Amino acid sequence: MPEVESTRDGAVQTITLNRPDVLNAFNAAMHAALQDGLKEAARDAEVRAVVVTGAGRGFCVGQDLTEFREAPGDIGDRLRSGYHRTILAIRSLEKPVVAAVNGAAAGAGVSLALACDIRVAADSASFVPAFVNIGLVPDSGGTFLVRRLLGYGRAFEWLATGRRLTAAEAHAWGLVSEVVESDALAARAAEVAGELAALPTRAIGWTKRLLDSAETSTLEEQLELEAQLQTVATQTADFREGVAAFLEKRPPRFTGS
Ligand code: T3D
Repeated sequence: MPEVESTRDGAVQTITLNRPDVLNAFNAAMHAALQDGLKEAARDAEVRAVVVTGAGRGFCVGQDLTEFREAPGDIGDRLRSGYHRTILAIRSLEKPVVAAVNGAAAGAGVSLALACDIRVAADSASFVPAFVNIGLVPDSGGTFLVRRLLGYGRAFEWLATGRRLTAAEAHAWGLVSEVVESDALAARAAEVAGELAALPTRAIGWTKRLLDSAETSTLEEQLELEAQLQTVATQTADFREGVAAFLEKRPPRFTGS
């Protein structure tokens, strides 16, 4: 059984983590397959949005703990060669990525969901920053991403206690955009991704880059990067189409170019 399944519907690529017996816990092969799927999405100009979801009743529960039965080895190396590449592949993909959180997200699975641009959750989903429960610190960008979304106080309380949030609580905290009934999740995530895929893809990718850069830039640096990317944006076909459609009082037909 492949660790990841990748399917295409129009401009939307869906990548499904596929180790359902362990709620899609990560092993090295699943990292490699997920990274390959993201690279394929980056290469293929016809892909204009990506959905990441899990097979079975879990989204992704972080590291496969059965691999810790023996001595864990050099965890730093494993993080660098697996988790970091996966998280950075999502953040550097200049296309929108929707996490369809179909069940439990735990440990680095929370980091994975939060690295995506938008989260739609099933009402059965839950979010468990499980690291502390096994004496670890949050990794895979967990501290960066949770702090960015929740601010220090809530981030500390949640990460330090490891408590399980329901989908409704995650929605109230702003961690997910919407919660839908489990049976409706796949269709709703496809709809959200389809809407994003119809937008000016390059401008969306650059918006993503700008928001990430804003985390660490000064205002002056950010103003300069905005000016540079706006210069490139005005050279796209989608900019010309957007302006023409506005002036002709008709809906735009963006192509992602
Ligand atoms: O070197 C490095 O790689 C370091 C990197 C670390 C990154 C990390 O992610 S550390 C954090 C690892 N994850 C966890 O600690 C989460 C452990 N799991 C749980 O706490 C619970 O399973 C959940 C709260 C997520 C879900 O609970 P529940 O009751 O819905 O399901 P369950 O019954 O606990 O799990 C179902 C099955 O999945 C079960 O197997 P079984 O009994 O049916 O054969 C369970 O053992 C398995 N499972 C769940 N999580 C993991 C797992 N198997 C392997 N690894 C897991 N992480």
